[in-house]
Amino acid sequence: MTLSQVSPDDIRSAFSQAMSDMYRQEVPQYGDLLELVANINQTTLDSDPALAARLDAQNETSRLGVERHGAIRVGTADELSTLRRVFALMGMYPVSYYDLSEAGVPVHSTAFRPIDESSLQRNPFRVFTSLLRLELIEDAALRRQAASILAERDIFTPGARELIELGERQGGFDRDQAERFVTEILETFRWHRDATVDHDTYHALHAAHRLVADVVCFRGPHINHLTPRTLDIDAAQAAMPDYGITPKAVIEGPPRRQWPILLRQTSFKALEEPVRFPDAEGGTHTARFGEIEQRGVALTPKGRARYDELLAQSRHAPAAADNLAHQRQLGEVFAAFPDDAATLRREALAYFRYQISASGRERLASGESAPASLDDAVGTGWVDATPITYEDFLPVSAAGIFQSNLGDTQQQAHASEPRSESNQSAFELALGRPVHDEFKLYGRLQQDSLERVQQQLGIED
Ligand code: OOG
Ligand code: NI
Repeated sequence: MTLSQVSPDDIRSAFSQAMSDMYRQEVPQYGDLLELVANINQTTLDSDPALAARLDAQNETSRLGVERHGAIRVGTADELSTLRRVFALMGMYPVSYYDLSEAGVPVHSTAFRPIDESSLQRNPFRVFTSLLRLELIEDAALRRQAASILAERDIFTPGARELIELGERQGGFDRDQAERFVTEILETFRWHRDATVDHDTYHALHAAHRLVADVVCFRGPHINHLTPRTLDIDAAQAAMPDYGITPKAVIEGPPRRQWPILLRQTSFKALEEPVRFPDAEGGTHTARFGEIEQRGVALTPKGRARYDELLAQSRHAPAAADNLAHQRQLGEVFAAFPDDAATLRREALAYFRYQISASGRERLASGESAPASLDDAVGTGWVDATPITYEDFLPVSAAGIFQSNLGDTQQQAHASEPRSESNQSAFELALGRPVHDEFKLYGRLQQDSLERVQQQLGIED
């Protein structure tokens, strides 16, 4: 990178802000959500100084205000792999594979996000990106028709395509190019009221699956939600009606805990929005919605297996009457999951970041020698272990979010199949590279912090 080049972190931040501004114009309720979340976060920080200090120690306070994720759905391998190149120029890489066909949704997905510690700290913008699986449309003629409609569109402007090539060739952008890049790429995510197909085609595709119509019938993969991060999702869910927003019935994911784990999400239903067809008066399309999330600590494979087990167990319970009852049931099942930092760490259920504490630094400076083992160093307050935030998504929750936007009658017929490795290979082939393994990324963050501390303190283990 030369001196005049803009860092991918800056481009990502600018893009995330531009996207937020655009979506706020397009979907005013998104603005209400932002306001609600900002208010709740402020109240939470004011009333919980310990949490405020913890977030500060994790360097998360500053990113909180800019933190959000979006979601889009694309139709072809070329669209997906070009997006991979676009996001790489913003320092975002595909992490994890999510097979939603298991839940009856004909897509599979990844999330583009930053992976380095400093980039995550700066702005952890993520885009959950789904590829439509046309092969799951049962009617062969309709499948072919959908494929040929998709083959004719280009979701990128000519300017975007030129800049992608240029950015790759130069290994980045100067300020002027970066600004143009953000502007051109934003076009790909814009909402288009005009369907590209006639009314009958829309309905045929919609009947195959609502998502098929959403992906195939428009000029591009309009951003379908942008999700701010709240520090208290229970309070946010409860406050939504005060802001004129009706939340979905239950909060997805784990229950409320002292030490939040993974990801909890809630949303409001997709809006029915006016669209125009070339041959008809008009109609409506529902695709875009609002979502809020709360993030907790990333779990190790062992912790995640435990989470999956308990979640499956909680699903045997009779359907709860409302969110409070649902949370109570979940809470009972998840009582089996340790809820204090020391146990989560000792049992290697969650990932932690290690740092010399302020007092450790003082003691070191005054010539005191550090305990010989890391556990002792943590136990005696030389070293702080802070939870590493979960940056990814949960397939069961994602399926729940998709579903709550499909309407209850929309469990349409198409083959739902068991998870298979070959689905992931097919996805990666379309993407043009393998996805990152989230556990490896968290493991590396933890390990790097450990090595730093061990070196500073001269500890061996
Ligand atoms: C994506 C749904 C998944 C999440 O937060 O789990 C998602 C979509 O509806 O396109 O965004
Ligand atoms: Ni989402």
